[in-house]
Amino acid sequence: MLDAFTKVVAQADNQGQLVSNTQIDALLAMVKDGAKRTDVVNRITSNSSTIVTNAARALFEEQPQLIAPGGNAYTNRRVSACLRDMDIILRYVTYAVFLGDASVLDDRCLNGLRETYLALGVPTASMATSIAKMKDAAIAIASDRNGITPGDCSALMAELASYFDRAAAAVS
Ligand code: PEB
Repeated sequence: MLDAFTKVVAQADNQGQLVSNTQIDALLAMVKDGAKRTDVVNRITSNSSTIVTNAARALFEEQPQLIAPGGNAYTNRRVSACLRDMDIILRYVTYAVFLGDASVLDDRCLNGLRETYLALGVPTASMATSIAKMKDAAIAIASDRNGITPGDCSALMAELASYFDRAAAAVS
């Protein structure tokens, strides 16, 4: 598992080089914006059940065949497995945001997930849709400007979006 720092060090080490000034500047910028990063993680974490349940509700409204007899999410047991999966993915996205690196998400969550879903008959396009719905809700919550000193969060929001996109792409 890497973070933004260990990744830069590992890359430099592989090439037998010193960490470059550009890389140091990028890491410094990340440290300077560290409070924004932890705030984003905190906001998503403390709203995770709302994010997951709303996304699942919207998915099942759009694709009622999933929860109808014969659907992959039919029965309470499978609906709860579905909610649990969404919660796990959201949790790993928060870890990636916290670390500023996708490797924890890739290695511990997404690796082999598509194959698992194919084996279980979980419809991967629907799974990707559920992730896209969590993405929209998480970004809305993370970028809510009420009650805070507004700053520029565009880079961080783009990074957050990229982790959801990565998860959706990995399963579909
Ligand atoms: C991945 N999901 C399921 C299983 C596993 C995962 C390993 C099988 C074992 C079990 O049921 O617990 N586990 C999960 C994950 C990690 C992990 C992400 C990462 C570390 O360890 N079905 C749908 C929807 C979708 C869905 C589209 C949006 O129709 C999910 C939710 N996942 C779903 C369902 C099951 C499942 C299992 C319904 C149960 C399938 C079954 O038992 O038939």
